[in-house]
Amino acid sequence: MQQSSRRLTVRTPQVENDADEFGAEVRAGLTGEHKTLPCRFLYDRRGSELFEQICELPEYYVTRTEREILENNADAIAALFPEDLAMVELGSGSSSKTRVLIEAFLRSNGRLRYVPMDISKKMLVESSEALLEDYDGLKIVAIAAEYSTGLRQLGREAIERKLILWLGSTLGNFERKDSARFLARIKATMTGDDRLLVGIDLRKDKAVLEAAYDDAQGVTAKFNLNLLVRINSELGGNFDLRHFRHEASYEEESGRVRSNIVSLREQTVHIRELDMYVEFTAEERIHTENSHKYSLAEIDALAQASGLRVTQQWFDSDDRFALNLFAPA
Ligand code: AVI
Repeated sequence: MQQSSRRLTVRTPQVENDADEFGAEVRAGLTGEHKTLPCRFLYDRRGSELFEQICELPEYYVTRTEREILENNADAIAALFPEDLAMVELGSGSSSKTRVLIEAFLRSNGRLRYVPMDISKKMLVESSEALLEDYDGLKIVAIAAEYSTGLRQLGREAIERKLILWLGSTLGNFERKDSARFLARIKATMTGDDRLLVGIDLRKDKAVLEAAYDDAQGVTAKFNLNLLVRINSELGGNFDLRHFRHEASYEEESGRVRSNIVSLREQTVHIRELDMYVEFTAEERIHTENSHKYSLAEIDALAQASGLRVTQQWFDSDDRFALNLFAPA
């Protein structure tokens, strides 16, 4: 399907069947011995709003730090691509950080094709319209799809040289092996001149990380527990939020922050639409998200495992975060 105005084309290559998929994943995740819920379900409307709030929190340095790197280096990045370019962005969300790059490209080249990709069509259309209002030299082909469908659609677009962005350390939410596999799939869409710019959060002090994922105002707790709110409203669950808490702990060795929802007591929850009862012991956990942190050596290894090589890296003043430019190896 396609929807066009003069400078905006929206592609929706995917038929949405979110409700069924959510139910099936909740059933599978809450039935096993170790309960889990996939982190991609954190981002319904309310979850996305809470995530935007997380990005502004004093403890959550990730967004601010990446923005600092982009602001300090956007002109240098644009200078690497002096000819016509399509800038593709995976998981573009509100595209707020990307504005820094868009402006740099428009300053240097005068025009730019931007191809944002996001699962939320509403967010895509709203942010694309806002961008087009602000920037005359911009044309947008927006792809409303999850990553694999979006990448397939990207293969069908007639695109000149491209720079693919994957910002926000979203890669960190993939298991390490899966992130290499996913980067290899991105690489499969690239020609020799194309480049991939990926924001990756670096390994650091446990206390800094645990504060970033369990902030004093409790916004991250709300974000995580919103999964239970979603089950209640979409699947007729009766989770009582007073009897669950959020937990985030950093495992130094594996370099990941694990987020869980912890049952505060022995309890049984009913999920009407799934016709199931879920039993919890006191302190039993539902694992909801991993946020992997990388060393520079791990970034090199990741590139190698994906058929890519690091051509340039930029850091913030405290070396908390790396923006990495990859080329096909
Ligand atoms: C989207 N993603 C990179 C965030 C992260 O840092 O793992 C999601 C998040 N979870 C809790 N706070 C932020």
